Amino acid sequence: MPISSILSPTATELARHVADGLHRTPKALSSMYFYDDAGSRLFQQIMDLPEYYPTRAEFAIFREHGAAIAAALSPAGGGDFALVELGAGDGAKTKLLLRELLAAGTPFTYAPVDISAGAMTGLVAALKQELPALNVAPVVEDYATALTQLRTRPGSKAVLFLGSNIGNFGPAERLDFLRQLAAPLAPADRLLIGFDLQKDPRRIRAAYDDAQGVTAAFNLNLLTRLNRELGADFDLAHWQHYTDYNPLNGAVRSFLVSTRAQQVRVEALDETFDFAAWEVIHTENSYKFTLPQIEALAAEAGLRVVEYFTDAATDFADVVLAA
Ligand code: AVI
Repeated sequence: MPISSILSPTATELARHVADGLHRTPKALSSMYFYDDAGSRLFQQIMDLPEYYPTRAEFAIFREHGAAIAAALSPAGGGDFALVELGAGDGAKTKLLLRELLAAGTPFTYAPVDISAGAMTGLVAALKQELPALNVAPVVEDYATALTQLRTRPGSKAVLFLGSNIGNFGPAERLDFLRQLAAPLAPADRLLIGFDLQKDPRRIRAAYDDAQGVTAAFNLNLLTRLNRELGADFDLAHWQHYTDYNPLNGAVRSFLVSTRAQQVRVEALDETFDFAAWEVIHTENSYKFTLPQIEALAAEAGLRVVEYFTDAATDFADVVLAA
């Protein structure tokens, strides 16, 4: 579940964001707005695509190293703890970890955090059925509130932020976010963050420009959303998806490209925007990392790497961090 789906933007927030983003040079919109119902369904399809390796790689890590990850997250002397998951979604990967923790007899409460009450109801019902012994304390909150609550949550905790969601932040936001995560951690608390690793640039690019065009539909769906929610009149016949990967800074950048000079009316803003032929809207960053970069980033945020787990192909890393 992407970070963006834990935020629940109102139409006003969306309108404000679009007004700001389309007045910028170059024009930009945040990928947090990809995840309406249609966008969330398309993201589920992306995770099953042959080109989109990150989800499978992280699953492989949890299958292979689940017991070791569970041990690394449990308080050293035993004792109760809260396993807080930011952006829990359907909890598919986490279930592997939950099974390991239950098998080890570690007393803990699973606190999934997600803004979507619907997703949370589904997750809690599934967990009740599949893991009846599990203590679940769901938190239906947005991201900012969840981070504030972490600060006041008593007792030991381990915080999960999986799925390479960290890659969707730009460098400054990423550091800020990690600092906010680090702040409420006691020395025995742990963080587990999923990072997609740098690899063959062609494989990375293909993961964001698949042959079936699902990622293109995912990106273009943002315009459909603006048409529906803000009364915009983007003509999807004249927009295309484009992605590039820069191996120098590890950034995949995705764009919506205007294939001709055109004007787009946004009723909710009472404004018309001009697009030149081949002008782009920058819609997403998906950063890829090296292990030394992860260590440096952790140090900058006041964290240290305790242990990390990778899949056999070293495509992805789940990194255990402590304050
Ligand atoms: C949610 N996030 C980690 C995905 C990623 O890989 O950046 C979103 C995505 N965008 C295109 N494909 C997948």
